[in-house]
Amino acid sequence: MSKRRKAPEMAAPSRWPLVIGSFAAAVAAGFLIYAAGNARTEPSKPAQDEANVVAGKTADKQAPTSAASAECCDPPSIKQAKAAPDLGPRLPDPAVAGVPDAGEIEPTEVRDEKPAESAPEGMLWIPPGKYSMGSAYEPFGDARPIHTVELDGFWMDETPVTNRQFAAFVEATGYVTIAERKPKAEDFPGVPEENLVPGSLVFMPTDGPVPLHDYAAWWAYVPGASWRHPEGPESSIAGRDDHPVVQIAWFDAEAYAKWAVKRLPSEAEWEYAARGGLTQKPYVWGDEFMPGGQFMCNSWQGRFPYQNTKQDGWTRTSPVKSFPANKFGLYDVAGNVWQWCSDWYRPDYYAESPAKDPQGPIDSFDPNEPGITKKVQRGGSFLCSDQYCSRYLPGGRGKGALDTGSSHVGFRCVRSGR
Ligand SMILES: [Ca+2]
Repeated sequence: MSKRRKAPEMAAPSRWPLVIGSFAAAVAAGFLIYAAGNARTEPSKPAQDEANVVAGKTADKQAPTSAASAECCDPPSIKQAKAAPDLGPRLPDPAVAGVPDAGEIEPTEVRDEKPAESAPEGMLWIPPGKYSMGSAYEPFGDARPIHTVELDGFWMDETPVTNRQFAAFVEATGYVTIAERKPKAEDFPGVPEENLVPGSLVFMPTDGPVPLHDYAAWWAYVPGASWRHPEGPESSIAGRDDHPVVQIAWFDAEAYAKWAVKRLPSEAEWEYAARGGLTQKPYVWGDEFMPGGQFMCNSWQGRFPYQNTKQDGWTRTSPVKSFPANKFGLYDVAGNVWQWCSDWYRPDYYAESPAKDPQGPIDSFDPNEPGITKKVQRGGSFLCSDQYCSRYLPGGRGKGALDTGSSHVGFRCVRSGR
């Protein structure tokens, strides 16, 4: 069991302790930031490998923009996209930046087998098949070797679980999420009682360029932040019924899944579903980031973490189904919010994964935080960009401590096929 309040990977979380010495240290150091009246709104998390690529290289003199406004609505346009400013150093182009010997790639096979039962509400049938799991994309060192995996058919939620759906769960069960519970003193020895307050991690854009290895610059533990108040106590989910629920710890997602008579997907199921029958394409929709000039997912445009030009229309989460579905009909399998899986995280698991229905390793290990047990997250978030975090690409892996949510982590569920 991990300590509370570790941030999810890909963003500040797993490196959090390295930066500020764990949540407990953060609290002790007075790192708490009360969001009341705070106009800044962006939530999210950073990635490791990507950070190393561009760390410290964005210190240009561009004037900082005011942080994103709460909800945004400007429709994206080709004209806006083409007017995008120079971002400076970028991550390698996913279409060409493959490493040699990443593993054998076999064509994806999707078998035309129908389920015996009719579709559960809000779920889609993902046919049985096999595919090459993993990625040759150079920054994704933990997504190799590429290996072929065979899966039975299963049902998957068409979208991430929304605020409306999670509210129904809470209404029916009285469930209280981890972010809403008071941290226990025994988990945080030496921390003053007054600092043991419920809360969660919130992304806050900086006022200007910062070194991209310094997660603490844009992540804050905000008392009062929870799924009901994603950016802190002054924020709310009013008007966001159809947005993915966020500030969800793995335990919260697991509790919802059991209530819904579903389960969290295995990592192999999640990637198979997200790829939609395509074979090792750089994006879940195909070969280009913007086919026909159209944004295909909610990611970050501009200079991370201080300038979000929201050319895709959204500075934070977007309503589910705001962007096109993939070839299986699934929405939001890239960007928007990270989604919890059932697998433990280990960077070396792919070398020993079974070929049939892998369920993940028997334990967890993250070399960046050896003492913290973590589960896999998939899909990237609205904070991903080609400048900083590219783990919205289909092979990208994230991870997070089981008791830690953040403002860009949600989930979706599956159900075994019948
Ligand atoms: Ca966006």
